[in-house]
Amino acid sequence: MSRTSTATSSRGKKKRPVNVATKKKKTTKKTAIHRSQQSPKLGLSNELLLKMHSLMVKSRVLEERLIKIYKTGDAYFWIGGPGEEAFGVALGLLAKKGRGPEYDYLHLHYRCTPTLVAMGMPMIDSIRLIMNKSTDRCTGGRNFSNHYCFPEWNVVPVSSPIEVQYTTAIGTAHVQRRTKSNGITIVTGGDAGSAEGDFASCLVWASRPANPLPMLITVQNNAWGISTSYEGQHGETTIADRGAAFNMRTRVINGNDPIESYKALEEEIYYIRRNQKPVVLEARLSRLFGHSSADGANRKQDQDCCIEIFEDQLLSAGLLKPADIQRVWSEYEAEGRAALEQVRGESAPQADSLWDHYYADGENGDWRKF
Ligand SMILES: Cc1ncc(C[n+]2csc(CCOP(=O)(O)OP(=O)(O)O)c2C)c(N)n1
Ligand SMILES: [Mg+2]
Repeated sequence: MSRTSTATSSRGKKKRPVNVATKKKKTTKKTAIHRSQQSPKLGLSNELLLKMHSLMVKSRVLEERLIKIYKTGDAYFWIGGPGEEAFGVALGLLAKKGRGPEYDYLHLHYRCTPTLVAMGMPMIDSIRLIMNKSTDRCTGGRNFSNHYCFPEWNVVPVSSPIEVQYTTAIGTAHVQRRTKSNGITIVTGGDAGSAEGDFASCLVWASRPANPLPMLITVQNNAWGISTSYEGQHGETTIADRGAAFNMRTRVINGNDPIESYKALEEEIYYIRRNQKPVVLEARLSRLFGHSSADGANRKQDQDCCIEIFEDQLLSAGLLKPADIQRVWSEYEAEGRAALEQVRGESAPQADSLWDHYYADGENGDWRKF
């Protein structure tokens, strides 16, 4: 059943597969949830679990808002990350956020909204980007949805050509190694893109024994290219196995499970910071709304939803009640609507800004002025 961001629609009506007997017993015992307590069943603090849930919902509501913006003709194209919230939010929470080599560099691909929401990106930033408004702080209204860029957080511009981020990431990792900084380089991408030479180059350069790089090399394996299924394309058993050929530490995780994702990423990031060596981590996860607006951007019923799975866990553990869940969705829905109304009134970029931001430090790219 679809769990849409219209909080009053399928959400309110859904009959939840929760063990009511267990739940009743728990709620009568507890008068209040102590947020800092470790949840004995789930293995992370209650506070963190609830924070992750809230951020996952925020990201999903935002993505569904972006899809509606596309479908109502207020944007030309949508591509994004619904289905990647469990992995993406965990990554965003664990990244060391700031500017310069002491902080983590993020070379992300176009399914990274959950990561940026977890890092603190307001919804309105993403809405301005997809609606191509001059107020878009990432690109001044001149790029696709989810093609973010936040220099103040070391978030390198998202590229439309897939997989090139795996080669640019080598550069920031080199700087971090050279400056012996505590920051690491994180690069994400898809399973199909791992067939590109850029991915292979990344493995080679990250793993040279004389010069190993502090890199978290991730692949979000949703088992699809645009319309090409994973099964027919990969001779290797797992994509992460390719790292093993370079003697790199590797790991495959269930990227639909936020708790597993958080714990695994925390361990691997700790390993990379401590040892200044690379890791290849493959997260198996869902593609919930297809590839992009090009194939309809409709909810796929054959894909697991990480938020539904997580909410069932949180309900069973007594950490949330159905009304709490409803409230979280409704609040973000209201935030998304308000942001859209505000952005609708904002202006498109003017022609004279076409040459801005071509080079670093605001240098103008107009060849006529050279
Ligand atoms: C160099 C390059 N080749 C082809 C494309 C067209 N293209 C865009 S997305 C995509 C599929 C990528 O699949 P995957 O790497 O698995 O990432 P996913 O979209 O599934 O997250 C392709 C082939 C492109 N953008 N750039
Ligand atoms: Mg894919």
